[in-house]
Amino acid sequence: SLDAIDLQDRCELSNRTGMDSETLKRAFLNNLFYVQGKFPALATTNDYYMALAYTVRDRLLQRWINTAATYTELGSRTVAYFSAEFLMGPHLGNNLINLGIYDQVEQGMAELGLSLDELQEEEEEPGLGNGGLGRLAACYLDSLATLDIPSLGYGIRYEFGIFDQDIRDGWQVERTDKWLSAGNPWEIARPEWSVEIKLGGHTEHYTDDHGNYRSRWVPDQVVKGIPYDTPILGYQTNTANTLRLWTAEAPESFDFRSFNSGDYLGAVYEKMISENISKVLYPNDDSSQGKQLRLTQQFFFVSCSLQDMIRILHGQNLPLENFHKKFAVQLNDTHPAISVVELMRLLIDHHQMDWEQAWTITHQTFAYTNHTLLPEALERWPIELFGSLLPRHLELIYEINQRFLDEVRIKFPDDEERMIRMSLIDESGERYVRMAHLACVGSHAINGVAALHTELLQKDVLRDFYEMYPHKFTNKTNGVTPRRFMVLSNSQLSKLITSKIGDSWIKNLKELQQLEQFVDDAGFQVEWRRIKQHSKTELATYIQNNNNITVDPDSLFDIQAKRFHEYKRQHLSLLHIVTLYNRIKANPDIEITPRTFIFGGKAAPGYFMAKLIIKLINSVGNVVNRDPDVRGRLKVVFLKDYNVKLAQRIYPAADLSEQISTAGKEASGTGNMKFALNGALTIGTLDGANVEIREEVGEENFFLFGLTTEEVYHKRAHGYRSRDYYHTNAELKLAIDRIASGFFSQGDAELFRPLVDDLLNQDQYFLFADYASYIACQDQVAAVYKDQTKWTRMSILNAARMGKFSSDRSIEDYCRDIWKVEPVNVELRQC
Ligand code: GPV
Repeated sequence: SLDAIDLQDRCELSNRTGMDSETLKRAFLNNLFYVQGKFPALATTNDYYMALAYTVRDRLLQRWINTAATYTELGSRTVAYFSAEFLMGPHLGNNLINLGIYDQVEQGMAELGLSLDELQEEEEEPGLGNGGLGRLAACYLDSLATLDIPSLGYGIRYEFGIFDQDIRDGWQVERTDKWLSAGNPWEIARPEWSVEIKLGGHTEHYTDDHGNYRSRWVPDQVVKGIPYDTPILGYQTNTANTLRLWTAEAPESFDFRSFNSGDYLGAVYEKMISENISKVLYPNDDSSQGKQLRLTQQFFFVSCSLQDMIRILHGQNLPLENFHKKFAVQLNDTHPAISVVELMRLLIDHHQMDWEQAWTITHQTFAYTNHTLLPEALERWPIELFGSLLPRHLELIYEINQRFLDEVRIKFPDDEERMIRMSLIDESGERYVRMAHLACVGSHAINGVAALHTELLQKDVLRDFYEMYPHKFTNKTNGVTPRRFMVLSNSQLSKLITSKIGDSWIKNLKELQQLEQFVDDAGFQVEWRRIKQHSKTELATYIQNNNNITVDPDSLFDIQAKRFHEYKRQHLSLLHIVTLYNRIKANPDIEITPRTFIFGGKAAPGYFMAKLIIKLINSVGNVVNRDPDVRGRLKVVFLKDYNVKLAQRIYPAADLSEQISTAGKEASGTGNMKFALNGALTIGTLDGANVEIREEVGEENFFLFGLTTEEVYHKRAHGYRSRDYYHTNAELKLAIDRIASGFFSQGDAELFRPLVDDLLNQDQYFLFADYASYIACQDQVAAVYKDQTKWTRMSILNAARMGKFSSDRSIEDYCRDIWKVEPVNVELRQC
């Protein structure tokens, strides 16, 4: 029998678990032969990448299988992280780091004449997210595994992730992201765990054999969800959790019906429609598009996931009444909020549970994270659309709403206005389902992602819900994983740190504080600067190769890398660039600190103003980079196709991190943390997690400017007139006039008019109000940069004081306060 095969023999025979350099090399060559079917003379770089990926995967599988076996045996309480986005980034390097074999493998590959860097370059990253929200989910999976917390990530396996960005004539052009075309060695399909979901149709009501009034959903479409699993290994632990992403397919039975009626093309059409569901990621960040397909995607992955969890529960012989004891579900924004209703439906309609019990289980299961204060990002679905796709869910929402409003009425008698504001249904005009309200009512915990953000939720966006359920609200400040964003991406700095304080900072980031003892150590300062310089030189080479622009690694690298959005104010940095340029034009001999301005980021394809800002950056760059008066002292670079891979090159090379959103608009930001961790200084507003970063690093080590949230509110309330600033600030006027005149657009005064007009007449993000303060602060930055000893000191202190912003700390907070879940130790017992 299978059990009789000696485990030890199996391990040794397989050669698939050994981690020494010789075994790894042999396994690699085996995979080249047996998996890729190549001998070295014919092998492409991709063959080598795949052979290495499978070598690593074998080591992961051993840990993965043991982890699953352990959780199954123990029936462990499990976190399910529901997210429409997981922006994982390349797996290879991260898995090598977490397995602890990066250096061995790099050396082994070198002995075979291969460069590990080049092999890593081959990997197409899974870009299944837009920006911060999706990347946060990925950092959290890394920390959950590292902390040995049983967990599952549930989402959608988009066939096309976030589009690839090209720049043509300075404009953004989108190309589809075919990340799966070369195959994906990191996933395993699990068709045996497929589930069916329903869509559309109508509901029926009947009385069952016991005389109970019941409902059923008669759909007009059924779709199959197939899970694809990716192992998520923790750092220096045996725990390998699962990211389970769903692909939509047409169920075989459906083809059959049409086949039998002879409607072959109809059947194929049906199949195509079903498969559309997981076809493409919606490329909007911080804004919602009320499209039917998007709601279908949300319901699809949520229903698949909840059914999967019920299967797991039954597999462990646990009763359905224990659902909330077995699982803690986190809703990553409102994208999966429909799960509140879907779980109710499954419990009531499929499992005959009564309403009270179903509701107790449901709201004890879910917790909701809000990620935005922007009104345009709060999801609402027109009732018509909602009811035509999810007719039974609409009925359940009405019932939930009625019971909820009864509660509100009792707590706040005679307050009709409040009921109207809080209702799950917006009835002010066209009727909508308010997903944030549903998430608040259906969850036992609600959190914002930075202290200021949570405070503003309580005071403003979710104020009524805070008054109704104050006990539900907590703050959970975001964090980032130091494994990917230090150890992997900045190996030199990581090794320097480890040589001074040992390597336990990697799992316990607070220990970076010990670096403070070296802050004035001249030798350490020299090393710190040398490494920054090295990273800047590498990025300069990348820029030379990709943009054909020569930049000086001695110049101040001033970087803004994030999605393009007016509230993030990339154009405020542009106004600074134009101001510096104008100063040079007025006096070419002026003494200025040489700077390289680097931008990276995508704009939503339908977001005209964001795309125009990208065009303006490239237009300004074209003029500034070539003007002989500038003498190379200013360079402007737009790096196309900003993604996780590129981010890993950018953070280590930054001197200055631009975190300049209008106060009260950026929920947290996480790039701000990655830059500072890598020793960049921040110029920023009192927004999102900037506030806490400044608190940690010390105000003397942070370049603060701009209005506070309250000042912004106050100005808005008292009639803000941006034009007044334009007329009273000569440098601002000159910068705007230069752009408006067509100076940067070959005389075309129309091109940037929409942007200029908006700033002069509206300026809803207060660029003009913050301009003077920003420029003054940048002048201070330039002055400090001249004193390299002082700058380096500040840089070291920034990194040393970033301990709070590890995603391990965030996850520990969630585990303790919301999920009530404990670590489970995994031992390797099987090969
Ligand atoms: I809602 N965020 C995002 O990337 N996409 C979204 O659709 C929404 C929020 C971001 C916020 O803008 C950031 O401030 C935050 O740091 C990030 O989510 C993670 O919380």
